[in-house]
Amino acid sequence: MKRRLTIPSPNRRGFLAGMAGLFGTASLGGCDKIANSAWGTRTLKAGEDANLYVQRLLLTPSSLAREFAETDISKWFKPNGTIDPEDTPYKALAAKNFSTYTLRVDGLVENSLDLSLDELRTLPARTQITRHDCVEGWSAIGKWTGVPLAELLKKASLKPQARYIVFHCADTMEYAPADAADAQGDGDAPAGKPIRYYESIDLTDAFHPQTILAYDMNGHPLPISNGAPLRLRVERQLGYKQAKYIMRIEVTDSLGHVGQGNGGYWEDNGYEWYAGI
Ligand SMILES: Nc1nc2c(c(=O)[nH]1)N[C@H]1C(S)=C(S)[C@@H](COP(=O)(O)O)O[C@H]1N2
Ligand SMILES: [Mo]
Repeated sequence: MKRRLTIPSPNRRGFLAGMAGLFGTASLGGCDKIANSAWGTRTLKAGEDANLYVQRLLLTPSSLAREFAETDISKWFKPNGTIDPEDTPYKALAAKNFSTYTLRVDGLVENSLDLSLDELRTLPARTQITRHDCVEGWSAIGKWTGVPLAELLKKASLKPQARYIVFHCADTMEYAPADAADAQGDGDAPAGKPIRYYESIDLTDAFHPQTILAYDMNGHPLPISNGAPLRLRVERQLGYKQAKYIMRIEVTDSLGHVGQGNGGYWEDNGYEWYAGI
């Protein structure tokens, strides 16, 4: 299995540990949110996670993805991948205009959350105009409004072992092979379990200021084709990381139990887990 996180060199780590110490108690704009969260308080005391955090925030020149002007917004934002989930539970939610939808946040958290769309809309919001780059070779610029993932994670309060955020989606991509019940191959075994879209990111991207759970696109509720009622925007990565139709957010300490262990549906089909652009 490929591991794709960049590990800083020993010298760099020493330097970064120093930087983390310097900023551990300082007020640093966007850092405040993280520094005040349970996760931040813990990791700014611990060397390694603070390294990763400081590295991305201070030493990566393109720390923020570029944001565009209203006039740059694409007339047509191509819907891609699943554009109309056929799953019965999803269809029931869509039929009621997602008024009965709840987002579940659980796993390695102190407080599991169940939030309706209205509740999500009352939380602090961020709007950003960014470019989406699909690995297939097309791009589109859209305006996204949603709740920063950091806000939800702060509410849920991460346990110390938390390392990854996993997104479980509503749409079935394929069905797992029917199990041994059809050993004779006569085709009468029940269909295998649905494999629904899933994705994951690390805590650094999870707490990045441009990482949001978007419910609006271009000033209107997200259309079904683009991921209603809630989709991820993690702006420094490729299109397939931007999970649509999110039903559950699971906080984990590893990706081993997620799908085949590579952290996402497309990752389990050969794509990179860290799809940086
Ligand atoms: N749940 C889910 N999320 C998904 C996909 C999908 O098929 N299902 N496709 C991915 C891919 S490859 C891309 S390019 C974008 C497309 O987002 P869009 O439909 O808003 O263009 O969603 C990503 N997120
Ligand atoms: Mo894509």
